[in-house]
Amino acid sequence: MANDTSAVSDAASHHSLSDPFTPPADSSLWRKNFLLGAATASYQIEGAVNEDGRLPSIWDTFSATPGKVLAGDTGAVACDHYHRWEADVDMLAGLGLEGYRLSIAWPRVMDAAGAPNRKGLDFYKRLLNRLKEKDVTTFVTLYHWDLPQHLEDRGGWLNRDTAHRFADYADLMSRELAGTVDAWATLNEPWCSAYLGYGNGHHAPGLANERFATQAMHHLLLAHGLALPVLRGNDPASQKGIVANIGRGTANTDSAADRRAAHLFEVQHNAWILDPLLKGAYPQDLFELWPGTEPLVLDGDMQTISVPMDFLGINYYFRTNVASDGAHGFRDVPLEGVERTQMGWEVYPDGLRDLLIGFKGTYRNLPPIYITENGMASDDKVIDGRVDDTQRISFLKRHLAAVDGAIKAGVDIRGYFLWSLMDNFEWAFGYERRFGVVHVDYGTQKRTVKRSAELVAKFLKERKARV
Ligand code: IFM
Repeated sequence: MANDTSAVSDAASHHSLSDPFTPPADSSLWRKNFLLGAATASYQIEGAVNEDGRLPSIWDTFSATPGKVLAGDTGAVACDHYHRWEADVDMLAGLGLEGYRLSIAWPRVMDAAGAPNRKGLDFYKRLLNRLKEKDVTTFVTLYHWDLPQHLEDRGGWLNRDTAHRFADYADLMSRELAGTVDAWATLNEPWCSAYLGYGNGHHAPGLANERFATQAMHHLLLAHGLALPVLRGNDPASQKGIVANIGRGTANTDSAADRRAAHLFEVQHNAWILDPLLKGAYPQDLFELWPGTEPLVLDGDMQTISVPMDFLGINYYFRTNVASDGAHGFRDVPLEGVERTQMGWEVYPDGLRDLLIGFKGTYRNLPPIYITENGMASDDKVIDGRVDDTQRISFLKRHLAAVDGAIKAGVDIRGYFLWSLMDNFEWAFGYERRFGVVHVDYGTQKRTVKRSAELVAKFLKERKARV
């Protein structure tokens, strides 16, 4: 794999400075301290679901349930990263990527009684040590959706005790891995865990009730708040934060009702998570949208949840155009004639810039931001050994320009992670949707660096060479 990536640099060097990716000369992206990396998540890449004492997760159960995942795909093998991690790290480092955001599979490292599973822990120790040897900055997410099934069997995120079990898990991980992790994120996208998992059933564990979603969210945020001081105590030198996906909602017309609908869309996608974290209270408009769904909140919970963080991770993909549903909510009104990705998601870089600038105005205590995910799926094919992912190259260039725009407007943004390092298990869409900057042939596990990754590598090489 190291040979493959040196070929990348040679191929890339044949192109001039003004290629379809390289940011303009005045872009903040040229700053050497702006971290540029790639992200993955455990269940999406690791495979090896029955090895070395790993316990089942809710995604093993969900993907084994007929009709839940496209084509019946599961994460049983995925990118076989559990066995191929060394070559994957060489590939990442060979591309010159400076940061790697990975997640730990909770069911791999702890048994049902809370005791460590040494073999699972050793996997992450080897991986993180190797990344450090390669001088890669490590962002580790503790929970990217693969809840141990034994905890779901006791109510999962509907059970307040799961938040305490999460703090125990954070304690173990930060005691074991301190010194190899530059930044800890407690949760990835609690909106998805709470709403897609418990609100509409699109994700594991597949429950569908808005009341469940708000209670699950409360326990997820509580888990974050309980874990943060534990991480601080065990690993004081690292950064601590959380990763939230954010959504742009735009009004279909200028009517007051449609503008209110767009506001409610953003309350449901953004303020539901960011207000409790940064203001210590749920947005009351949420309960106008979903009447009667107020979660059970105990004394002190909101103080626990709003503990100060060192960074906020932001994941952004698309916007949603909405109109009033004629009652107290919103309905999607898909726009015609706009650019979309393989997911059907609209390409809308301005949404990222506008949301970031808006958050700076809304939250006086907004922590420094990392864009912890951004990218797109396309139906990429290997042709004559190459993958020319033209739409992705343009997508990344435009979104990085949006990030630059937000920085120039005064938002403190310190880095950006491509989603994803390689094609992987895209949850309910299985392996059909390819988000990687590296192509994976799932039959042979061959990795092929896509043109987008070649151009990112070329840019990073040029940036590094600058005095
Ligand atoms: O693949 C997911 C990732 O796990 C979380 N954020 C969105 C990505 C694309 O859907």
